[in-house]
Order: sequence, then structure tokens, then C-alpha cells
Amino acid sequence: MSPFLRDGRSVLLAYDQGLEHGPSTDFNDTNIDPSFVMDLAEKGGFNGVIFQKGVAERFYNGRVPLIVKVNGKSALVKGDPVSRQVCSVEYAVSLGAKGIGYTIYLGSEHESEMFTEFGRIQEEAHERGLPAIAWVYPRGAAVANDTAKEIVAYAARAALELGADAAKIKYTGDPQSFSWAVKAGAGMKVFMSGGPKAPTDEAFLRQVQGAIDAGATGLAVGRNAWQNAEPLKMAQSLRRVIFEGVRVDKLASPVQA
Ligand code: FBP
Repeated sequence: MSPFLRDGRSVLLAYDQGLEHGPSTDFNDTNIDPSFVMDLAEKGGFNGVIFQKGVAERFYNGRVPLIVKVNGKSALVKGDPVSRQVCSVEYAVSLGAKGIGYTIYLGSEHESEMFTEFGRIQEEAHERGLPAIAWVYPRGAAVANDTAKEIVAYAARAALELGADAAKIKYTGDPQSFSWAVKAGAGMKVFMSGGPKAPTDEAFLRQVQGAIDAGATGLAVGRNAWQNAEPLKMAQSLRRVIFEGVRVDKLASPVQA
């Protein structure tokens, strides 16, 4: 994970929602343009940027370490989710990837397909010296509450057992319960997943602080960064909380949404 770490911590900028959610309410006239997000990744001091291959082909500028998400699905298909490979590890490397991202829907009736595919992709990534980062999102009819302590810890543990170098998991809501997920990862890097835009910047920054307090490596954030009216200010607040250990209470003036 070293290309994506600074002093053992990290803040990554995720921008694959165009495929995962569609160009709907997530986007506005500004952030629909991938150049805007590429620029934000650079100017905001993010430690990595996450694109699908099509956006990477056209918009990646080579100045921030790249993670290519090599599987994906749309929001249009219903039922238990499955996300299959859409980009080879070799092709991701040719685009400049320094890390490989893959989503596993733990608990879906299709989880075994994603386990198998991730297993192969992890080996291909490691053969090339790249980390394999698993987005592990418990989802499907069998999953009642995808942010419950035990289920988020299961996500972290599944990532560890499947050989991920890092897991991107949802926040449980408080540092105590999230620390169980970090423990379940047994030393594997754990990233909190940003989630939908929080009601205020302060509320979001408190979640990030809670994840860091719980032992997370950092954050992989999308909407709470590039939907913000002042994304560079949000990026700065994130850096202060994650790298400098500044408490949210002490941030000069947390920007309100
Ligand atoms: P956000 O910070 O915007 O939530 O992005 C993180 C992410 O994992 C993206 O990489 C992905 O597109 C999205 O969340 C998936 O969201 P969902 O939970 O709706 O599947």
C-alpha cells in the first residue's frame, strides 16, 4: 500500500459513482466532469484517486497515485448484487495503476463468484507488485443492517481472509464498534468508506475522526469531497484530522454544507 500512504495514513478520492449510481442526484454541472475530480485529487493533496478504466483512460493525469476499480455494476439491476470484472490487472497497470480495486458484496447470493474473481485478481496484482484493495459491502436479502458492528467486522475479516492488502468498509457509527472491525482486520489496512453526503461537514469529519480513533488507516471518500461546495477546504480539514490528529472541535472553522 506504500504508494498510497503518508506516515502510515491515507485519504483516497473515489470517483466511480458514475457507473455505480448513474449520472443522477450524485452529480451537478461541476462534478459531472472527471477533470474537476482529477484536479481536486491533485490540488487537495489526496494520496490516491480511484477511477474505472474509461475515466482513467481519458482523464488520469499521472500526478496522483491511481487505483483502477476493475469490477463494477450499474444501479439498474435489482436483486442480490453481483459485480464482475470489467478491466484486467494488466490493462490497469498500463493505465498507470499503482493499486487494484475490487468490490465484493458479502452476503449476496453471488458472493462466491466475487470471491473467486477477487482471488485471481489479488494474485495477478501481487505478481506485479500492486496492492489489491477490497471494497467489502455486505449486501443482499440476507443482510439486514450493513453498518451493524458484527457485519462490518465480518467485512473486514473477509477481506483479510481473501488476501486483500486493504479493505474499504462502511462506518459503524462510533469508534468503539468500528475498532472491532479494525481488530478483525488483524493489521490489514482499513479504510472508512465515505458514504452519501452528510448533513454537515462537521458531522462527516466527526465520522472520520471516529474511524481514525478506532485505528483505521484512513478514508476513501467520494461524495463528501467532490459534492462539497468548497472541496479544497474539506480536503484540508480531512488532512488535518487524518495526518495531524487535529480534533474536529479544534479545526478553525469546519465548513458547513
Ligand atoms: P462515497 O464516498 O461517495 O460513498 O464513495 C465510496 C464508494 O465506495 C464508491 O467507490 C462507490 O461508487 C460507492 O461508494 C458505492 O456506493 P454504494 O454504497 O451505493 O454501493
